[in-house]
Amino acid sequence: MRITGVRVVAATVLAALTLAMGACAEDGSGSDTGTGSGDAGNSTGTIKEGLKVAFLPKQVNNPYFETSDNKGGKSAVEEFKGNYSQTGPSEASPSAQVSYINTLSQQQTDVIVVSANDKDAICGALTEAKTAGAKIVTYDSDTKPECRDVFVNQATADGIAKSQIKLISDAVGPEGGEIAILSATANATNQNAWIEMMKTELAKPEYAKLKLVDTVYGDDQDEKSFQEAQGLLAKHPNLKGIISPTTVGVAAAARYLSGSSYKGKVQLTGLGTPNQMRAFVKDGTCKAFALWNPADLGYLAAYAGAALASGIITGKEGDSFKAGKLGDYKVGAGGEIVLGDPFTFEASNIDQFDF
Ligand code: RAM
Repeated sequence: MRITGVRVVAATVLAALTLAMGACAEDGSGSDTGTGSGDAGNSTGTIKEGLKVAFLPKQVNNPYFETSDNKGGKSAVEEFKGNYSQTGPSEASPSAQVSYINTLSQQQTDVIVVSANDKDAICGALTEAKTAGAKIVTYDSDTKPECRDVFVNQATADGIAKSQIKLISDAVGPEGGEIAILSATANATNQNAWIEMMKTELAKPEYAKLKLVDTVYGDDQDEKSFQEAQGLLAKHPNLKGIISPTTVGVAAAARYLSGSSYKGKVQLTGLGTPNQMRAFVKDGTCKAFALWNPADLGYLAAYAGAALASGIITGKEGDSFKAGKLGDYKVGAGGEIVLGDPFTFEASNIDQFDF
C-alpha cells in the first residue's frame, strides 16, 4: 500500500497522474505522484551497497518486462549502487523458471525479483534460494505466499478486474451481449486472480446484460494469441467484446480485429502498453484499455528487495521503506505491497506516453 500516494478520486487527480506518467515517458522510469510525509517507521534504514539484484520475468523479450526490468528495475539498482541483471526463459511455461532460480541461487544473488508463471511450480527452487540467503520478491504475478518474502502487486486484483469490466461494458454499450476473455498462460497467478475477480464483478446487477461465454489462452505468444482471437470470433458469431488482460494478448487481438471485418464492431479492451496499442486506438479497434507504469513496478520491486536484503524490512505487515523517488511504501496483509491504481489509456491521452 502506498503511504503517501494520491488516491484517484477526481478528474483533477487523474490529470495529475496523467502528467506524472507523462513526465516519466521519456526514460520509461519512475513517476512520483506522492507528496512526501507519511509514516517514518523504519524507512530511514540505509540500503547496503553492492547488492546483487536479479530480475526473472515470466519471459524475456516481452516489451512489458523490458520496461519493468531493464528500465525501472535497473534504474533503481543503479541508484542504490547494486549490481543489476535480468535473466529468464523465452517462453512463459510453468516450470521454465526453475533452472534460472537454481543458477541465481548458486551465484549467491542477494535479491531475486520474479514474476511467477505458476504459483506452485517454482516454490521448491525459491525455498532453496531463500535457505541459501537470497531474499525473494515476487512482482506482477505471485507465488504461494510462503515461497517469497513480499509480493509487489501492480494494483489490487479487485481494482484491475473492476476496471476491465467497466471498460468492456462502456465499449459494448447498454445492449450488452456476449464477451470472452483472451488470457496469457493457464497457470499464471496474476491472470487467474484477475479472471476470478472479473467473474465476481460480472455477477453484479449492473452487468446483467454482459455474458461471459469463453476464456482462451494465448500463452503470451503473439501468434498463438492472434489465432485464439480469430478462433473466438469463429466460434461465437454473436461475440460483442473481448477482454485481454495481457499486453501480448491485447496487442495480438487488436492486430487481428483491425485487419478483419469485425473492426469497430467487436469491442476490445484489456491491459496493454501504449506503444503497442497506439495504432489500434487511433484506427478505432480499441476505444480504451488500462495498465500501470511497468517501469514503476520494477523500480518498486527492486527497492523492496534491497530493503529486505539490508534488514530495513522483514516483509511483515506494517513494515515500511522508502522506494527512492516513488516515496514511502508499507507492507500490507500477506506481505503485499501495492504500487497504485490502474490507469486508463484512450485516444485523448495515449500520445502522452512512451512505453
Ligand atoms: C503480460 C504479462 C504480465 C501482465 C501484463 C499485463 O505482459 O502476462 O504478467 O501483468 O501482460
